[in-house]
Amino acid sequence: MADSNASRTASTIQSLERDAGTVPPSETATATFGAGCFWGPDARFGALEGVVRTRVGYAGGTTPEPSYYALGDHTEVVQLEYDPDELSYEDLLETYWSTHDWASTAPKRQYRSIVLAHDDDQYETAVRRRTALEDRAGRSAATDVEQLESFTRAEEYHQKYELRSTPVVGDELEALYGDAFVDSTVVARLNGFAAGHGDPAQRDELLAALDLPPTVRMELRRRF
Ligand code: MHO
Repeated sequence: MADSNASRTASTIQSLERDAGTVPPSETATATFGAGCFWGPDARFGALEGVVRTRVGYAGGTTPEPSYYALGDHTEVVQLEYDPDELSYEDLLETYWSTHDWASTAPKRQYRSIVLAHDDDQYETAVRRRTALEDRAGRSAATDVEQLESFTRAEEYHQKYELRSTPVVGDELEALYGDAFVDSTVVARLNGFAAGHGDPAQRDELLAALDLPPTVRMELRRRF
């Protein structure tokens, strides 16, 4: 991409995010979760107010340079950057456990239920909340809690999968956002909405704030 295109894209994106009220906070915290196929949690967390960025990838194993077709001992995970003034790690854990069947052991390591802690505090919080969940539900959790050792970002076609696979919208937004597509807060929200997450007021507010190409707006309106 030529420099002028890149900077035009960057300023378009900045004004889109500003209009949408999704300017990232100066400090974010990071969390990493495995909950089955990563397309689902990417969308679920992307719709959550307070989540700033999402990306999917591979973690929880030791195989170097994992990829989708050579995963080795890794697991599919979603990694989130969030605003710690808006959301606590406990809040994220609640959402995390509500997104998947945490009581059953996944048939493959690729899909295991796992909290990958970024520090001791997250580790201890996750272990404590897992016990609380088990007590509340009266069932034991298959969720592993481990320290995050590495995270390898997944291939581009897996990022924001729900939105990418939405006809018209995926292609248009990818072209509009360019390299900023995956890291955009707006794109994270729209990816979540495309999968049916978020409430109507939240969707209307975001769409009203965005100056999107008419074809994209029409297709999104048709869906939510
Ligand atoms: N059931 C999905 C899983 C993909 S996910 C990225 C499929 O194979 O189509 O593991």
